[in-house]
Amino acid sequence: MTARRVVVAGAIVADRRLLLAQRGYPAEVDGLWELPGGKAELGESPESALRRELREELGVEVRVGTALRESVALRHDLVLVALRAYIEDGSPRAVEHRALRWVDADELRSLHAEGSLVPADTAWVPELLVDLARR
Ligand code: 9L3
Ligand code: MG
Repeated sequence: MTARRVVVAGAIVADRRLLLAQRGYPAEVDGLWELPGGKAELGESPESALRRELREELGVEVRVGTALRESVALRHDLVLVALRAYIEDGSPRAVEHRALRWVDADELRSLHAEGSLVPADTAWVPELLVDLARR
């Protein structure tokens, strides 16, 4: 059996808005919005991987919280998980993305309805809407 690798994504909610990042690659998802993050290195915990990825992609330091319930099989050996994250230092910048955007619940629903989210990330929309109603 092949070892399972993890891709981590950060659910950053503040002031009832969620931070979304617009991908520029690969072509199939160019222009679509995602929770920022990336692949954990071998032996790296999901929490450390997310702190590293958000430092690289957004230039921020985060505290990592709980995982969202849904996880998504990207391939047989690659699983995508989302962890709640809280910015402790820095202001997010689109270092590796086309753009960043803070969306409220209505904007998230609209992006989802118009097919503007990265397909894998759509599994999290119901849970994200609950979080957006809370903080
Ligand atoms: N991926 C999907 N949704 C996300 C993230 C962060 C990543 N929210 C997918 C895209 C790639 C793979 O996981 O197929 C690795 O991500 P990256 O390193 O290209 O960001
Ligand atoms: Mg990434």
